[in-house]
Amino acid sequence: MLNREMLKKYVEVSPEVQEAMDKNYPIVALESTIISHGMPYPQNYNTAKECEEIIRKNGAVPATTAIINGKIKVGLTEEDLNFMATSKDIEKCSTRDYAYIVANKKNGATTVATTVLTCSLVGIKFFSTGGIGGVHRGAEDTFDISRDLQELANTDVAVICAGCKSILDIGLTLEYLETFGVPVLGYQTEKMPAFFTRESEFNLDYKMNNPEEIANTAKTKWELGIDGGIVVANPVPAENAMDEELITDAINKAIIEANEKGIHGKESTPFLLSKVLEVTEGKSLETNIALVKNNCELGAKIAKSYYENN
Ligand code: PSU
Ligand code: MN
Repeated sequence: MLNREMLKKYVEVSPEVQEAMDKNYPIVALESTIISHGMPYPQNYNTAKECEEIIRKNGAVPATTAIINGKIKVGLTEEDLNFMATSKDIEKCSTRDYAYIVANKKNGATTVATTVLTCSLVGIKFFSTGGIGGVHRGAEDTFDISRDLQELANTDVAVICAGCKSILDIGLTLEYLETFGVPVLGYQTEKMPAFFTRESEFNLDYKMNNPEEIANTAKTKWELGIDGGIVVANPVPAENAMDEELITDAINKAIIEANEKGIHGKESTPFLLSKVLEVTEGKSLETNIALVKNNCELGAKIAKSYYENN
């Protein structure tokens, strides 16, 4: 059982986020692995700042999460953001790493899994990011299934993302989410987006037409006591989408190289992301930035609608 008083020892909520909590304002969480391990400097820092601004402009309060010197931070200062964007002394922190990093006063960048976990510690219900982790291709041999999926299965948080990259097995990822009861809601789409491109070959069960519909579905789920998360799949804007052939080719090359080099475990996702960036000569980064911002805008609108009708 969580002891809220005891939690204060570990968690530091920024004044802006604390005020939003006290006043029951909409809050949108943001992860920090995308900053520390998902993008190069200075694009990572600039994108993190812009994401926070977009959330504010759309009527919600941003709460970027990270572990700095063992403190679980919800809402980062300028200095914290800069540290997360530049320091080499930051570990990618998934659920199994969380307690160790806190207990040993280390620095951890939160993945989707640990951002969701952090949200549950402080009661945040919405979280915008780029893409979620999932079932890796070849998982039948490697067992590589991101912890993101289990954390989503267990926690009442809606994650707004552009689907998942086809470095993963998108079909198996959807099956896994179905088994654990996580609804995947397509925002103005009937197809699961594939991160860099607007569509994959996989159909979604529900197409949502506006943020209000999503907020209402989330509210209904949680009021019914159906615990666990929701994935909101928001396709990259058409003008920022990548050429399908170019990206498929880049991903296939990245996977071949990862296999040849024996890259596995927590290194796998960052390795594949940086290879794709290299092979596409930076084009993938532009798309990545555009879709994250797009998800921040939608996340803020959903959160706003949820709190207005609560
Ligand atoms: N997918 C992306 N960009 C990312 C990640 C995934 O397109 O930056 C990061 C997220 O933080 C995600 C994590 O939670 O990688 C998943 O890592 P793993 O597959 O090791 O669980
Ligand atoms: Mn993994």
